[in-house]
Amino acid sequence: MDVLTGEREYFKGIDKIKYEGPESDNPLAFKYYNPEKRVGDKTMQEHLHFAVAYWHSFSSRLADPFGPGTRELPWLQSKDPIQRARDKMDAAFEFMTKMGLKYFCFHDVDLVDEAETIAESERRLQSIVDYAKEKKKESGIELLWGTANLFSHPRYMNGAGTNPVFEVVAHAGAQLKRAIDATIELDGHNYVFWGGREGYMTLLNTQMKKEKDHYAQLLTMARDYARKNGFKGNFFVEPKPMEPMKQLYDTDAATVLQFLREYDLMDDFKLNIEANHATLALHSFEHELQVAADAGMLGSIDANRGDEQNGWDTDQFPTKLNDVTRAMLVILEAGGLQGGGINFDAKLTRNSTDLEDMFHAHIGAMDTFARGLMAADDILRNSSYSKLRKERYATFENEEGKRFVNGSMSLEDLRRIAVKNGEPQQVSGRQEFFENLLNTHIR
Ligand code: XUL
Ligand code: CO
Repeated sequence: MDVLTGEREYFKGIDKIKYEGPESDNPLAFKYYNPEKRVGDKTMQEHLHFAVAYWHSFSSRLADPFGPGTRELPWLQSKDPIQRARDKMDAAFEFMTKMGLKYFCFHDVDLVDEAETIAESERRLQSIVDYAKEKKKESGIELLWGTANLFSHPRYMNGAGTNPVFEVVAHAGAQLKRAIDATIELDGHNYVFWGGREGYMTLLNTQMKKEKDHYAQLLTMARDYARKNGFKGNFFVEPKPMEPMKQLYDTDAATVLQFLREYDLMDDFKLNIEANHATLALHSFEHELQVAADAGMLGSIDANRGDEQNGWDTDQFPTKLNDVTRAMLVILEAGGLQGGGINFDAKLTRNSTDLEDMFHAHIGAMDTFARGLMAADDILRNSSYSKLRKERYATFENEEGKRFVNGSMSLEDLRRIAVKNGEPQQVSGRQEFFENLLNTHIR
C-alpha cells in the first residue's frame, strides 16, 4: 500500500509541497521553508521539528459554541470506529507526507474513539497503534508527543487528576496508562500533560491544596510507570491560565515551575509553551519561553496565535512574523528546544472549509517560522543586539558590581556607595532602537 495515498487519496490534485523560493507565486509551495537550508549550525528542518496536531487537523469539523461543524471530512464516513480510525490515519499520513511534516502529536481519543468499557477502549487503541506502527515505518514520520484527553468526557467535569471523587481519578489513571502505553509503543519522543479540567469553577467548593497534591501524585505515578516501561523521553506540562475552567492550576510557566519544584518532578518534566495560552495569561509568548528557558526547562512549543480583538483561545495558525521572530530569538539563545518541536496546535477558521485550506494554513505557518528563524539567527550573528544587551549590565562587571553579584556586600555597603557616587547618570533603555533593529532583520 502506498503511504501517500493509503487505500484512497484524500487530498487529490495536491502534490508534495516543495520549496520554490520567495519569488514563486505558487500558493502551494514554500517561499522560505527550505528543509535542507543551513541556518547557523543546523538545517531548518533540524531547528524547527514541525508537527501536525491530529485533533485540529483530522478530527475537528470546525464546530464552535454557536453552531455545528462546517466541513466535510471524507475520512470520517465509516460507521465502524476502527475503520474510521484507519481512514483518518491514512489521511493524516498522506497530508504529512505531502507537507513534508516529519512529526505528529495526538490525544488517545484522536486516534480512535473511546468505547463503552475500559477493556474495549484498550483493544481499540492497541489496534490503531499497530496500524500507526506500519504507517510510521513506511513514511519515516515520528511521534513528537502523545497525551491523554482527560478533559472532554463528562466524567471529568470536576477535573480528572484533581477530581474530588477518587473513582474518577482512577478512571483518569486507566486512560493515562493506555495513552502512555501507546506513546511508548510508537517511540514517542515526549509525553504531554495539559490539565484542561485541572482547576476549578469556584473556590467555594474547592480545596485547592488537596487537588494539587492529588494531581502531583498522578503525575508521579505516570512518570514511574513510563520509566519502568522503558520510556526515555521527556514529560511536558503545558501551562494555560483558564478555559475550559475559570482557573487552571498550571496557570503559566512560572506557576508550573513552582509546582514541579514543590513536588520534586524537575528531573523528568519540562514545559510545553503555547503562544495563545501565554496571551490568555496576559504574558507575551516570548516571556513564557524566557521563563522556561531561564530554568533550563524549555522543552517544546505549541505554535498558534490569538486575536488582538478578543480574549479567547482562537488557536489560529501563526502568521505574525514579528512575534515569531521574538520567539525564535529566545529559542535560539536558549540553544534550541529540549527534545520537543513546533506543534501546530492551530485550527482553521470555521469558514475555511476546503481540504486545500489545511495546506495553506501549514505552508504559511512553516514559512513564518522559517523567516523568524532566519531573522533571529541574523540578529544574533550580524547585529549589535547581543552586545548592546550585555552592555546594559556592564556596571555589574566593575569591582563593586561584582561584589554585589557575588553576595559579598551588605545593605550598608550599598548606602555607602550611593552616598559616595551621588545621583547616577540616566541610561536610556533604547526600546525603539531595539524594535527597529528587530524589524530591520526581518526579510
Ligand atoms: C488546549 C490545548 C491542548 C493541548 C493538548 O488549549 O492546547 O490541545 O495542547 O491537550
Ligand atoms: Co496546546
